[in-house]
Amino acid sequence: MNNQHKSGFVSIIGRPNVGKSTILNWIIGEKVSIVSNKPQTTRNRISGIYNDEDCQIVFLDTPGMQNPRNKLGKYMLKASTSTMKDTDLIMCVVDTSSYIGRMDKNIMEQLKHTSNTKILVINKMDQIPKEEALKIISMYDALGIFDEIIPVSALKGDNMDSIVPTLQKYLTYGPKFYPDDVATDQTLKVMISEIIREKILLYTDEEIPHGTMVQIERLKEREDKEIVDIDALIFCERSSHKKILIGKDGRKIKGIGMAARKELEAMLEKQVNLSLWLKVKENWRDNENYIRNFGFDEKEI
Ligand SMILES: Nc1nc2c(ncn2[C@@H]2O[C@H](COP(=O)(O)OP(=O)(O)OP(=O)(O)O)[C@@H](O)[C@H]2O)c(=O)[nH]1
Ligand SMILES: [Mg+2]
Repeated sequence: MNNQHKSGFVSIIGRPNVGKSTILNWIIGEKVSIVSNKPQTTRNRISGIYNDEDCQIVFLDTPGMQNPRNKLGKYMLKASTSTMKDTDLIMCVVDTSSYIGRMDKNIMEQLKHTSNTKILVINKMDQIPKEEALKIISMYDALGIFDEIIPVSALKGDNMDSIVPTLQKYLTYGPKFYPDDVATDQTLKVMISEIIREKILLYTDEEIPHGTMVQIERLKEREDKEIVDIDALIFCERSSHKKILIGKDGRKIKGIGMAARKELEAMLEKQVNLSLWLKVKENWRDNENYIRNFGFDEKEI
């Protein structure tokens, strides 16, 4: 092992929808964390492992921080704050809006009181003119919290190349924590369920995307053919939501299934036979047992 090899953990934190998961996927070079235009897409701590000759960085993507409205929300906020405390480097992501809201202030306040290295990534630079960008950068610079500020556009790839070298400066010498071919520590079942949930986020609006959960009931490769059979259960919170998810003549659920199957086939490099089943679990997001069974266990964060 090269004794100049660096390694470390970097948490990615910030408000919902600022592009944390998009940034992670760009750096890793593959989709490890689902993305959508709805806030609160990421629900758990998700690792993405970056490797090059000189370093290994274990990124931890987290749920967007916002005031919780239910027990799941409380879990999500805890997942973000505890991840932040667990890493030497914190990469805080904001977008280009010049308004710093209450939660942003709260995050900045927490950051002020940690001794970790703090990098600010200002994302979505494609949305504003250059003069405005400079104003926003100096606004954050004036806070005196961040060791580095990196303006980027994850969507366009602008300046994204400078994130890893900047982080590298602050990493310490150390070995790899994961083998080179591991991109994330999520199980295959979790990744599949997330891809299905991403398509639900894409196809639905208002409360429905936030109130759905996907569980993989069966994942089996056929012995005689290159086909993977996947059965997934989609939980939603009300029978009215189930109706919307099914859609007129079953069109919505078919669309979700088709979009998910296409992506799963590309990921697994096999034909996928996907069956989706819908079930109602009233207000599961406020039920301790349900959320624990769905993998949101406070003891694990
Ligand atoms: N215009 C623009 N949109 C972006 C950029 N980066 C991400 N987005 C979009 O912003 C939305 C949110 O992206 P995500 O990566 O899911 O955001 P997130 O911060 O992980 O969100 P949560 O998981 O909900 O906290 C998606 O629609 C992205 O396509 C960018 O650089 N420019
Ligand atoms: Mg996310």
